[in-house]
Amino acid sequence: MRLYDHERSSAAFRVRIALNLKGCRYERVPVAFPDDPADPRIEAYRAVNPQGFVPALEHDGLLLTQSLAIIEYLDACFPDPRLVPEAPVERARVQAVAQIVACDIHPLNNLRVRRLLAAELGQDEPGVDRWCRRWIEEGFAAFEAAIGSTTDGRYCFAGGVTLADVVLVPQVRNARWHGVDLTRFPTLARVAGHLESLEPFARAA
Ligand SMILES: N[C@@H](CCC(=O)N[C@@H](CS)C(=O)NCC(=O)O)C(=O)O
Repeated sequence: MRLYDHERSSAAFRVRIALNLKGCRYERVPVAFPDDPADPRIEAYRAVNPQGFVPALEHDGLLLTQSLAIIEYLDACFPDPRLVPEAPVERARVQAVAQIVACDIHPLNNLRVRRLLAAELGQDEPGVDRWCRRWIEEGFAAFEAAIGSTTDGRYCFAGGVTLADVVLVPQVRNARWHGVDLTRFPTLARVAGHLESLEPFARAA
């Protein structure tokens, strides 16, 4: 497997965690995100993924994109451990929590959004950080409430790792970069602290 990757990408970090949990071996292909839109590396990578995002995963001659779709694919091909439960209700609950991060926080703070805020909307670095913190804090408040009755303090859903944990840890790393006060989210911070101590998460970081 080949993972088109960037060391600071939260979405690629999710896939690295999933690959490590499942014991998959993979080669990392670093992708550059140059500031200059005319840089030929941008067009070259669009030949791989026309959307220009990382991660993208090559497996068995297939090219897969979108981190959650890649993780569901890995879950189907390598079901041990299963990250998205099979039972309909548990599945919907895990996906709902994961999507707080993947759909409601992460897209608002993506590189292209931060670049637009800085280059076209006149925001300085503290202004961009403030924007990012705002959406992380709002999303984390929802995440904290959502796992309140499901967590055992080690995982978002008691008993084992799920997709919710896989998306949480990269977003917590990102929150630290933007100066979010994690003490406001004690349950989420405790779970993230435990997950970060686990080898598949630490190696992916
Ligand atoms: N929904 C996509 C998001 C992927 C994404 O936003 N990747 C970021 C890095 S975390 C990226 O490639 N950003 C480049 C850009 O914003 O131009 C996924 O989950 O894979």
